[in-house]
Amino acid sequence: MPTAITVHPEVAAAISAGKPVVALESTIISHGLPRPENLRVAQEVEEVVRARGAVPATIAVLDGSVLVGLDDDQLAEVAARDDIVKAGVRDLPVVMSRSASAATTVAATSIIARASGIDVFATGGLGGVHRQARDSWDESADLTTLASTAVTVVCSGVKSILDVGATLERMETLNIAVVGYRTPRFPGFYLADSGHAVGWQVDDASEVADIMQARSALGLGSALIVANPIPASDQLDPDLHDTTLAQGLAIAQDRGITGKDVTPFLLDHFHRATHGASLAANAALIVNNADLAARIASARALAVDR
Ligand code: PSU
Ligand code: MN
Repeated sequence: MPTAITVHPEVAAAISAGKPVVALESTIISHGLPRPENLRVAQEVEEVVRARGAVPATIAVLDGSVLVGLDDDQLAEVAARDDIVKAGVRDLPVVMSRSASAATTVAATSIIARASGIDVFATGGLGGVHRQARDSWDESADLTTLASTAVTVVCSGVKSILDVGATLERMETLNIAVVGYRTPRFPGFYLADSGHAVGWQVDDASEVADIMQARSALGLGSALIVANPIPASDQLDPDLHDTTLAQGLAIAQDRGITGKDVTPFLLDHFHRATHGASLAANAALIVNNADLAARIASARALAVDR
């Protein structure tokens, strides 16, 4: 294991004993959710993983150290410090060399998890292809990183503010496998259905563990996305969702908001325009994904034992 990475003793012990471990992303804590709900959600996610018998390993960089598994104080720092930047893979060496602090994207978290021997990871939504990407070339490095990282990511699809169809096409090109968990539909983050289909459906955590086993037997180095829809009772009202999105996109265009400012603007617009309903949905789906990831990690640990 590279010495550049500091693995929390509890996480290290679980990894070497072959016990289930779930990696968790930190950008949703620092940049994806407002304070103070962000810390509450981060804690609840870790509790859910523990309740399923797995060890949570939230990944972040604090004062130059890449940490796999945070203690309570470190988790609170990620949630509250003003100097936490959002780090993709390319940013990690710069952040480390400057002893800076960062939350890690899906891509950066995946790379660090794999380097530490963790192959199951839970998050809210992946980055993907932005609307107007044909002109802006804005496509998340999550996609290209997942093309070459053998990790299993449980998520609720990608945000509807992205171009979902184009994102699915790029996943096909990049050999990123996508299975729907108990659904033939690709989830739409705040909504259970994005309007797009997925090629495969699984109904059980052990089926995912079997796919991971087969991937490993083939020596494939690409990611498996387990697309887990938000529970129906937690989803945003679809009409409210569509109106809010159309309104947000129009305001963004009016004000000339572009590039990496679009996502934070639209998320904030959703939170305000839905009076917090989108925030509740966001929290619910992350917790639900952590729960499934813990069950997958447990099934995988059993399969490796055999
Ligand atoms: N989706 C969310 N909330 C987030 C993100 C995605 O609902 O906070 C974050 C994730 O960390 C993801 C990153 O990896 O945004 C993608 O950013 P970019 O498009 O800049 O690659
Ligand atoms: Mn981008």
